[in-house]
Amino acid sequence: MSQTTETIFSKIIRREIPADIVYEDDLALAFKDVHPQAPVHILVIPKKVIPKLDAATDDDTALLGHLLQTVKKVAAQAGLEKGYRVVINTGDDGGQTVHHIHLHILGGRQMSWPPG
Ligand code: DGP
Repeated sequence: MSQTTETIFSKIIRREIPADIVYEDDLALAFKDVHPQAPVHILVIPKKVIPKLDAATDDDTALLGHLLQTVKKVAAQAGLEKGYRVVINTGDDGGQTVHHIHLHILGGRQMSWPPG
């Protein structure tokens, strides 16, 4: 898949389809997951199309760091002071279904381990 292949997340970035957006800056967007798996379930995505973690290049290093810093901000904004889980599903075995890298923030309940 090429670096420029678009998914439904590009349409959310361009406001072509609705989403419950909770944070935005020049590089990133955060919005509520349409199929929440926890009381708080937010996705943090880069505006740049990177299909999956394995497709990130050395040029994306700062952007990947920015996404983690964004997770911190969004989690604090969502009131997750007791903790939360951050997940990046990657590839078929990772359970990735949308091919635009995204960080799941899951919180508001006790998480179990191992995940399914
Ligand atoms: P993953 O399995 O890691 O690729 O997760 C993709 C997530 O994206 C999944 O939890 C559901 C969510 N999702 C898919 N389509 C939409 C959409 O159109 N809007 C929103 N808000 N979330 C979506």
